[in-house]
Amino acid sequence: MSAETDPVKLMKQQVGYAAAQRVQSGSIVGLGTGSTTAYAIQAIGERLQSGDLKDVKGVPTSFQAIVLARQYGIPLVSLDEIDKIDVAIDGADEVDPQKNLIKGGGAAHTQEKIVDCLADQFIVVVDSGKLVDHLGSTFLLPVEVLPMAVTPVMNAIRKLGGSPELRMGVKKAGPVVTDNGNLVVDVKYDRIDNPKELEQTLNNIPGVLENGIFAGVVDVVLIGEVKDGQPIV
Ligand code: ABF
Repeated sequence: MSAETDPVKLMKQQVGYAAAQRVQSGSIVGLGTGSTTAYAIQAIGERLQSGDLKDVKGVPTSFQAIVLARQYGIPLVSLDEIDKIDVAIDGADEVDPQKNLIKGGGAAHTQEKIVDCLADQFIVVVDSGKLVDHLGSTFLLPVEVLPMAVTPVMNAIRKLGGSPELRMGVKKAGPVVTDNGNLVVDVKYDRIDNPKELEQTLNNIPGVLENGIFAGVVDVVLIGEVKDGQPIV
């Protein structure tokens, strides 16, 4: 893997690489989504190509993960074909001191949560800019919603104290559609003091598929930062 020159990309690369080094031969690996995890997927593929790693299969969490796994030669399996996932590697948008996460910036959090939570070990790879004192500080909370229910769901979220907005595409021509064919509502909270409770409350709203709070499910957080222009993991 040729080293990135940009310090932040190099830090992401080194965090992803560090996670990939924890994968053992014969593993089933949950393959997450996002730019940091992309480096982990590349590193796993390169370890397979070099013979350093053998007989690893990946479970993708998004179309992006499928494309990257194919690009780097990681065989893919579905959840119907396996009994367990040994380790999952994924990114995050926010991490609090208790290792609770906000995920979903890439609109993939529904499949991510399924795969990440099935894994015996869930490893999160982030840059130090993702660390927050409490969730909701810097990132809106993504909620995946069935299209026919988007209006009542947004009304319910308002009644619960959130400020929801429908996630629009790059050119604002239409809403973002997830890999599952649903819409994403991003919710502003002043602060999220009880992530586990809010995660459950939001998922109980009829029409909500999944929200981006990952509470109490992370085993390891690998944090990269850039100090004096040099990445440190
Ligand atoms: C994905 O990775 C998303 O859940 C999360 O939003 C994103 C973070 O991406 P990046 O590593 O590019 O910051 O898992």
